[in-house]
Amino acid sequence: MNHFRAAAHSPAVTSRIGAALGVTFLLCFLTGLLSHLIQHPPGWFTWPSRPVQLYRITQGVHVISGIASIPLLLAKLWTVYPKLFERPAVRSIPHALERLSILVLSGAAFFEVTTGLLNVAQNYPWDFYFPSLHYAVAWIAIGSVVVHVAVKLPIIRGPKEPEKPEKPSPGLSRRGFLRSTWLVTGVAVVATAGATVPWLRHVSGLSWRTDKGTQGVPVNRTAAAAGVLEIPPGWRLEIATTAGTRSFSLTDLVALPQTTAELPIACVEGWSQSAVWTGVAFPDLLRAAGAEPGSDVRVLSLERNGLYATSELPGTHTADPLTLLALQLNGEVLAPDHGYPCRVIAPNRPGVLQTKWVRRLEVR
Ligand SMILES: Nc1nc2c(c(=O)[nH]1)N[C@H]1C(S)=C(S)[C@@H](COP(=O)(O)O)O[C@H]1N2
Ligand SMILES: [Mo]
Repeated sequence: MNHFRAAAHSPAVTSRIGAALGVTFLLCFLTGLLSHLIQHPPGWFTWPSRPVQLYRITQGVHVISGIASIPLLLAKLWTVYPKLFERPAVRSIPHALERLSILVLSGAAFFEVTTGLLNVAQNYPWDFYFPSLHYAVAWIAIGSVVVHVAVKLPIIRGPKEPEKPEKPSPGLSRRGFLRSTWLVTGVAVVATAGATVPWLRHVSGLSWRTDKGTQGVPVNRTAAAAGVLEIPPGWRLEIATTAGTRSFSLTDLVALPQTTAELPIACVEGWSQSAVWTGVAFPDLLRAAGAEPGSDVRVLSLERNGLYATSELPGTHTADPLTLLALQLNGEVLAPDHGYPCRVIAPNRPGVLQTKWVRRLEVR
């Protein structure tokens, strides 16, 4: 028998890798759930506007733990795959259920890591479809993890069977297999983490879309792609309140008190980047429009039918003096790709909600 396989197919190796995978999966699930709640908040959920960098960190953890799961998942399957060919295929009903749960678990896990990875690499290749499916399958994956752990609990917690001593062999040892697994996982993490961890940036060969792009910030959806290269002549920002609608030209907005702050864009795809933004703080803007800071605001853009053409800015954010309707980026007037004439930049908020090319605010 091949030494490499002999080393890998030991219950001790399987459960060590399983434990690591359990940790990365759980982190990935919880941070993903959080991101989903922030983007589709149910009534009981509020997300604070501080700390400024919090979402950047949780979403970084989501992407990094997802990437770490890939080599762990492959190694884990490698350690158990001879079992897939066991005969008889079904010994009893619990045995059949266990096998079925492993099938569902690996299928769901592979679906999650591949769709996640493609999303990170390609920037929403599937439009609306991806997030809802990725979210739904996450529940299937975590559910089957729970079943799998419950089934294996007697083995995990039971008295340790003495491992058969390994015959010295010229191939890879159990320890060697484990070490290679940790090494590959570490390399995968370091190679991608630079997208969100600034000091890792120069070692991350594979980190994507950072420091590139107009005005030093990556561009997610370009003005051309969104169909908003031409700003309608006589553009004015409309602010609709219960008392009526007021409108502001760009000159009016520049004449309001200006706030400058360093704030990150933290894309759900995992890249994040800080920049210096200048514009009108929402509390000032709402007061100028005759509305209360702390009101919920619906943001509408010039984009006609993009997925992220509109967003909801909750009261926790409109009360925060760091939530900006930005007019400038890194000391220059916003480039069309970054949302000219004005865009939302709020602390601790997912990138998809930092709406560009704002046309109208509806105060509730
Ligand atoms: N109107 C509009 N605003 C948008 C988007 C969009 O598609 N349409 N994309 C969002 C996403 S996903 C991100 S990550 C940020 C990126 O901002 P940037 O392109 O200025 O870096 O803009 C957000 N604002
Ligand atoms: Mo994004």
